[in-house]
Amino acid sequence: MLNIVLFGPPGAGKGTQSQKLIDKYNLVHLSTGDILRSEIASGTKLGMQAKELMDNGLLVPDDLVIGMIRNKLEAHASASGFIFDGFPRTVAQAEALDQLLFTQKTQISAMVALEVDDKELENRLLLRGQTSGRVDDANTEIIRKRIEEYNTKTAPVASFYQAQGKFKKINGIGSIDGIFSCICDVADNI
Ligand code: B4P
Repeated sequence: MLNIVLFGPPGAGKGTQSQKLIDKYNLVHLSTGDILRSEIASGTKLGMQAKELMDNGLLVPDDLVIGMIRNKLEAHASASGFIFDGFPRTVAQAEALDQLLFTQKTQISAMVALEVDDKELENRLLLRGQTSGRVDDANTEIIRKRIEEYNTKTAPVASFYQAQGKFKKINGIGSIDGIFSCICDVADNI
């Protein structure tokens, strides 16, 4: 099974590259951001709990996100692999994911980290905000809050996978196809 964690700050291109990876490797795409936005659109209890946090650039509590991933993994028990996009975002989420995959007799193959500087992230997200309708892309203050959340809570997840020898970093600035080709080099050499 090929199980890839696509990692990086908000706007690094995780969602963009995930779409290309699922087409090429026939993987199931698990984007916690997409799942949460669909819960909000459906007006579920989980969506209502997540909305205010997301609109303010804050992470949603671990137990809610881990529960969502557990349900999705169980629903796709016969998948040939997964792209984890935007998950895990804390060390507690990473530990829980290892445990969930262990019970399914599999594990993470690699964590691919897209590296992009803060100025470029801000530019990309503000640009997307002009058309996405996403409140969290709408202003610089919220975008900076998201980057700060990433630096304090999510960046340590890299060391978690580094300790397992699974961390691969890639320059996330450049053409989308060029970056995709670097990610494929990692996936093809696992
Ligand atoms: P997410 O939905 O995961 O996503 P994201 O951080 O906005 O960005 P991504 O990196 O996927 O960017 P994209 O490819 O779209 O998170 C949103 C929120 O959900 C979080 O803030 C949090 O509140 C909550 N959440 C999600 N998961 C959670 C978890 N596990 N725990 C707790 N809370 C969680 O790219 C961005 C833009 O850049 C696009 O417009 C794209 O076209 C452009 N772009 C991409 N690649 C480019 C390139 N190479 N050059 C130029 N532009 C590029």
